[in-house]
Amino acid sequence: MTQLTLYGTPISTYVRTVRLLLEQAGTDYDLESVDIFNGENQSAEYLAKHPFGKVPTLQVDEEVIYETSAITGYLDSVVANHKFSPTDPLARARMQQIMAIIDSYLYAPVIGTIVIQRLIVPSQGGQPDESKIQAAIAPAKTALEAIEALTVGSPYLLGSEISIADFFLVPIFIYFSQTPEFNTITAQSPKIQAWWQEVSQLPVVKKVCA
Ligand SMILES: N[C@@H](CCC(=O)N[C@@H](CS)C(=O)NCC(=O)O)C(=O)O
Repeated sequence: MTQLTLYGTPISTYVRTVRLLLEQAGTDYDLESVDIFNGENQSAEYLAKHPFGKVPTLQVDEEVIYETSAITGYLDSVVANHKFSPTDPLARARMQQIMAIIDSYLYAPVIGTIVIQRLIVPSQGGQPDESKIQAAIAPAKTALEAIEALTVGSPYLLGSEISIADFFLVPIFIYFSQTPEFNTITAQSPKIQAWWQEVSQLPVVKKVCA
């Protein structure tokens, strides 16, 4: 029997992406904490698994997989019988586009700037840098409106079935929705607003992202 161990900080968005898939598939796995806030991800032991020191990493028996799109694609094949990826080639391409937009264009302005400045900096006693936040609004809006143009949004990003694209976007929205910029940035994205109303209530989301 295959042993799955997921390494990462439980509050990390990308760790939550993988856990959403594992939990939705009903698969057993171990979660081993690697704390990115105390530098544990830069230890020699962890760098031996992930040379870039990011979380998550998945260990599958003796094999190690890093990069969330590779991990989720692997798990979708081996534990979920491909049920989290559309078989239709165009829908599958849409899913991969949304995941790539999140990685390349949405994560940095939304999590790297707006969420860090609005939620993390004040929790550590600092003042948000308003100029950084202002500069992040336009790229965040561009990325979100690109996803809006690709999504079905009812109830899931690609229609009737939940997919890896949903697992990528939900953890980001958990934090983003707690910022005052959320309403402005999502104002022109009604399908994504409707999607968020639905998916934020899913039991798996409440379990993994509580
Ligand atoms: N390309 C990576 C990105 C993972 C990532 O950025 N993880 C963040 C946490 S959500 C991290 O490890 N941050 C720690 C750091 O940058 O030191 C993936 O797809 O897994």
